[in-house]
Amino acid sequence: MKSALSIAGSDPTGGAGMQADLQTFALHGVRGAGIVSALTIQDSVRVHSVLPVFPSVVLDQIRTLLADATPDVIKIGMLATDDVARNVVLGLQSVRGKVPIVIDPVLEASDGTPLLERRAWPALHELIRGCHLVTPNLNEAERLSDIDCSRKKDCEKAADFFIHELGAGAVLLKGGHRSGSPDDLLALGGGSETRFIWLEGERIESGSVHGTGCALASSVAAGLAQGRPMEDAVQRARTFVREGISTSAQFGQGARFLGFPGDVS
Ligand code: PXL
Repeated sequence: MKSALSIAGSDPTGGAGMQADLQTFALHGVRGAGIVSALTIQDSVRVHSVLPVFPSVVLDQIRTLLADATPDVIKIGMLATDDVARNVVLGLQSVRGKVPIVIDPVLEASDGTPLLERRAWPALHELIRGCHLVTPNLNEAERLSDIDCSRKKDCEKAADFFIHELGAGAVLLKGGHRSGSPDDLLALGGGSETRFIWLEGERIESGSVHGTGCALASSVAAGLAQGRPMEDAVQRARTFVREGISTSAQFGQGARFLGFPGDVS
C-alpha cells in the first residue's frame, strides 16, 4: 500500500483541510499520515478563527515522521503563518527532489478569512521551488503571479510564471471561480517549452461546496503516490471532485459538503 503525508490545517467540519485530505487518501486506497499546521474554529458558514500550531512542533513532527519512513507523496495545504511555513521548508529539506510534493497554495477561505499571512509568501515560494505540482485557484494564481487571469492567454502566462519563475514542475490552475466556462489549465514544465493542456469544465449548479480544492489536490497526490503520470492523476482527480460536487449535501446552515463517491482505488 502506498502512503501520503498531508501537512494542512484542521477543519473541524470535516469538509476541508486535513480531514478532507485523509478521507480522500482513504477513498483512493492510500494510507494517510497527517501533520496539523493550524487549528481553525469554523462551521459551514464561515471561519471564526485560526490558531497556528507551534512552529517547532510542526518541525519536530515532520523530522520525526521522515526519519522513520518516507511517504510516497507529500501534500501541503494551509500553512497559516510565516513561522510555520518556514519550519515546513526546513523539515522537508531531507526529502526535496526525492518525494513528489503537491502544494495547494491556500491563501484564504471562501468567506475571505486569510489562511496564510502575506509575509509567508517567500517561504511558500521556497516550497513551490522543485515541487511536482502546485494547484492555485484563479484568485491565488493572480495574486501570487501578479498577472490578471481574466483571459485564457493570461492564465497561460501566470502558469508559466509558476514554472519558470517559482520553479514548480507543473501547475493546475483551477478555473472554477471563472465567470463563464470553468475550464482548468494544466501546465507541464520539464522542457524549455511549457506544455499547456486546457481541461474542459462544466458548471454544476449546486451552490457553494466546501473543500473542493483540498479534495482535488489530495486526489492528485494519491494518484502520484500510486505512480500515475501527472495528466492521468489530474484527470482522475477532476472526475473525483466533479462526482463529489454532484452528490454534495447540506449538513449545516452554509456551504454544502462533497459527497464522497465510493472507493476509487
Ligand atoms: O479550502 C481551503 C481550506 C484549507 N484548509 C483549511 C480550511 C480551508 C477553508 O476553510 O479551513 C483548514
